[in-house]
Amino acid sequence: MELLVMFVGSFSAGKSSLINSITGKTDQCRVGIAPTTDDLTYIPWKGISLVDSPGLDAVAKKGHKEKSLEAARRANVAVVVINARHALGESERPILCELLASKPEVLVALNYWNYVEKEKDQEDCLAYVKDVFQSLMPDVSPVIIPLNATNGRDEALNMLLRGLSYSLVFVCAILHLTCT
Ligand SMILES: Nc1nc2c(ncn2[C@@H]2O[C@H](COP(=O)(O)OP(=O)(O)OP(=O)(O)O)[C@@H](O)[C@H]2O)c(=O)[nH]1
Ligand SMILES: [Mg+2]
Repeated sequence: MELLVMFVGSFSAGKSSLINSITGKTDQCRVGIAPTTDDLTYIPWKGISLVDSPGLDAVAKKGHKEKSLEAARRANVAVVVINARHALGESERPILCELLASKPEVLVALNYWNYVEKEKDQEDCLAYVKDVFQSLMPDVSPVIIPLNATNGRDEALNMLLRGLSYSLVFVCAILHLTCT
């Protein structure tokens, strides 16, 4: 069984850029300012599949949200990519609730972190995102990693990958238990 790690979030949150930084192939997923990724895209990487997905909220792109939510239901791990410049508005809440209801392991990539310069703003932003996830997933505290998706392989991305490894080990252990 192939493990699926899905990158999900609003359009232009940086999902495709993050996958490119992880694989080290800058042209693997197309990136752009307007809604760019139209379909689910499966990228084989180190024995698992990274799944790029269309943004959940592109108004003029019918079907994007449905495709992404459907894939999220099948994913083993969801990396929720958030734009730290305007993190998680009320309109994103129902979508996140739907997404998290399928209970994949969740990691949060708080992207565009270089735009949040003041220490106080960084603290407020982290506390706010933590609060939102706490209200949506009271039993779990997902790891939240501030990063810049276009930076390539830096320390923040390594932290995300460490979190991903732990989540995948956990998923494999559960799968093993349920299969034996
Ligand atoms: N400066 C900066 N630009 C970024 C960052 N992440 C993404 N971008 C830029 O933001 C734009 C959108 O990035 P994408 O990776 O295409 O975003 P996406 O979430 O895949 O968007 P959709 O496919 O439309 O849902 C691109 O022009 C990226 O170069 C970041 O951390 N810093
Ligand atoms: Mg994209």
